[in-house]
Amino acid sequence: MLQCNYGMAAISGGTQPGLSKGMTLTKSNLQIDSARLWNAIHETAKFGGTPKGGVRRLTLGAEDKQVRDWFRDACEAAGCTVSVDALGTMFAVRPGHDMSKPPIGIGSHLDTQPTGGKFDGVLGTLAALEVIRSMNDAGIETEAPVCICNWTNEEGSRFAPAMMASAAYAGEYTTDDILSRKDNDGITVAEALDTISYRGIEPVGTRKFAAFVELHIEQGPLLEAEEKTIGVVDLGQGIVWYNGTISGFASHAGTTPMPLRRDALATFAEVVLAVEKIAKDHGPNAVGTIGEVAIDNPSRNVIAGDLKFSAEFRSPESATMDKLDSALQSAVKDISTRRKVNIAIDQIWRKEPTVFNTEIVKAVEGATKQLGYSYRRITSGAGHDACNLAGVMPAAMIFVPCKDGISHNELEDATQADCTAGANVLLHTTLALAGVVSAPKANT
Ligand code: HGY
Ligand code: MN
Ligand code: MN
Repeated sequence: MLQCNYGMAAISGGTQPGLSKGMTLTKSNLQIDSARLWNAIHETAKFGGTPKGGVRRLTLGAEDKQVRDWFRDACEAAGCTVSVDALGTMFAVRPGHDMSKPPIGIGSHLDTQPTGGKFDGVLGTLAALEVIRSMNDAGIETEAPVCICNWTNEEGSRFAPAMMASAAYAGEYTTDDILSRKDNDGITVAEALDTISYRGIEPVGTRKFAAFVELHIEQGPLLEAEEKTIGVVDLGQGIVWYNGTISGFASHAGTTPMPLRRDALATFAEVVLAVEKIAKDHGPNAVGTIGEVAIDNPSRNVIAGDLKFSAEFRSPESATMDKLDSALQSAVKDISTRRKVNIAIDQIWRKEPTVFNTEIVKAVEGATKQLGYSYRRITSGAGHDACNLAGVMPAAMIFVPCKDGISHNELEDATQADCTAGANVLLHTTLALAGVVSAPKANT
């Protein structure tokens, strides 16, 4: 049973210069170093930085290795012991007074979308490092250890599924299954891990935590629109992913009469509009997207014969996910019959909606209130590693606004003030959960 006072961490150890036993750590005597966090975010953005100011750092690629090496060096310099598991997830442990206690996990991911931004995943991982650095500055000894996590392949863009390593940690996939997953070039996860020398020996899922807290940008418009600094995340919506193939008949663009065509691309166009209509028909608690399509051997004067595509639906309600799925299956059947073109839809991943742990949510909310930040409860529209971890440990999330709610786009942006606020909430939530033995320099 996790003991915490939901609000601020109280000094439980002996008397200390600056702060004495029983005093609480608040905004006035303990904050993160805002400039140091902001510099870290912008320093790491160079690993895969794009001319438009975004970041292209696909999981397990050369740029991911660069940021991993930077992260490992920074964690070791902050006094952490860094380990890597069999799927490349990195764990940096700051010792606590009682090392027999399971650590409080904090962190997120450092991989990005192909046209990603500087903050998605990065804020949560580097804010966790800043929490450790701030604890060091204040001379804080926590009761339980604290462990920063950098989860491999949260984005799912190069290898499916998304939140891949945390899903394996939660027991949703075997390590061997994930190691065999291939990218579009036929490279396996195992080969990619070996190429960047991040295939660790620690078995996946063996490292236990008392709780996990993830800071992340909202990636949506609500906090900014309502002028709230913090989102206390209590729910995460469910996600279902599909791989689709359409098999028509390739033939000459000039000589094939329209009624005789079995055009895979025109068929695909109907599927795209069907996904959009199904999501709208089940709104507002549903969204649907087709993000990828690839025609086999495309040629401007050949009617497309075969193509592959991705599709996904999301909803905070499992029952709605079921309805979306059956609506898609019947729409595809209708289009296929009418056009005499074969369409196959294969569900490759389903993540049920997440209900975050009440106690950890209250700890986040308590720290937010004590720090005096405006906030609201919020449901996460995006998937996160914390959503997988919530299935196997007490977990919750902290959101901060991002500009115009934009994410998975090179324009992704956030303010230093909001990132600092989020990191302060992460710091004080972590201390409330880990317990504080002493904080001799917290007041300086
Ligand atoms: O897809 C997601 O929600 C996450 O950004 N990987
Ligand atoms: Mn993310
Ligand atoms: Mn993302």
